[in-house]
Amino acid sequence: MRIVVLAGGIGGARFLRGLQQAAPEADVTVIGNTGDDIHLFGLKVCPDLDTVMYTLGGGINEDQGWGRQDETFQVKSELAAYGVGPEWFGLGDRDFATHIVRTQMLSAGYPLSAVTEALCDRWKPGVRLLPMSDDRVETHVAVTVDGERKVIHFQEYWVRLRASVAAEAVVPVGADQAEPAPGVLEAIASADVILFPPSNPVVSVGTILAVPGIREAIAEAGVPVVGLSPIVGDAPVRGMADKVLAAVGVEATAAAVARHYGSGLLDGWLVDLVDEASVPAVEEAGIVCKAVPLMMTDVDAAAEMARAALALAEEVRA
Ligand code: FO1
Repeated sequence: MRIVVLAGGIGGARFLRGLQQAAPEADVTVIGNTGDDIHLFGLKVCPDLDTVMYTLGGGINEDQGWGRQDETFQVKSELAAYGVGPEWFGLGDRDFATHIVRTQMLSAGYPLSAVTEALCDRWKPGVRLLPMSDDRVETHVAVTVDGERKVIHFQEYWVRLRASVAAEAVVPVGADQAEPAPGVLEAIASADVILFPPSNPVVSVGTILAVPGIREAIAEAGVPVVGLSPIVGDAPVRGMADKVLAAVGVEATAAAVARHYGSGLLDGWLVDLVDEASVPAVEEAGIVCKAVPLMMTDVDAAAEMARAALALAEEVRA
């Protein structure tokens, strides 16, 4: 079975680990969000691609869900000694190697998709990891801080500000000129099922869908598209998805996120048991809905969620 998954960072990566356990025979292609990418110290950092690669490749810092395990920060502290920032983004020594290799290959003319494939040769994540685009897309956030309105990089909003102020607008800069990376449209066209994991619906899945051609390809794929709510009990399971949902006028509920994706895209939607009451509202929107446990407390729980999503896809296909 060919499965395509649109993945963001931590939630998407943890779901994928469950999917691999639930469907070990499946051929999984991950379309990864690159809107979180940031250029630091002359290096290109791809947080969401690296989180998938490290999580499935066994190198992730499990507690954080990002960065490497057994990490040290000598380079970061030496940079700080030179007064070279930013200090708020924790790049570890092991992680630096990934960004150096990536930047070296990009400078040699390799597209991000080829670079990602090369990095995955080492990590062997067990999925095909494609960036959503080889073109530069960076999510920026409009905020008002101390009475001053400004637009900052997503990572500064997310990590330095901890999303502590309202996101007045979230803009995937460059998305409208970006093209799907090689293999992305083909993977969607040949998929047997397409999954939206519990990633951030605005800055992760939303950014992938903002690349012209991807939303249309999914809508026209003619196979079941099933999503899992990242919102449980009117609150995001992790991260601060509610902050960016507000920016696009979507309330932080499981049903609102399903409606946000829309029945033109989604055939099925899984909500957590605590949101069982919202099932009728989702079904009224033309999306088949089931309530199942959605807390990814461990790989087995994530595997159960993946099985429920695949079962719903078969129910929808029938
Ligand atoms: N998130 C943080 O909250 N603090 C950090 O210092 C931080 C550093 C970091 C370094 C590399 C990387 O790949 C991810 C990193 N993240 C950090 C996570 C990142 O902001 C988020 O994982 C994604 O951008 C959102 O999905």
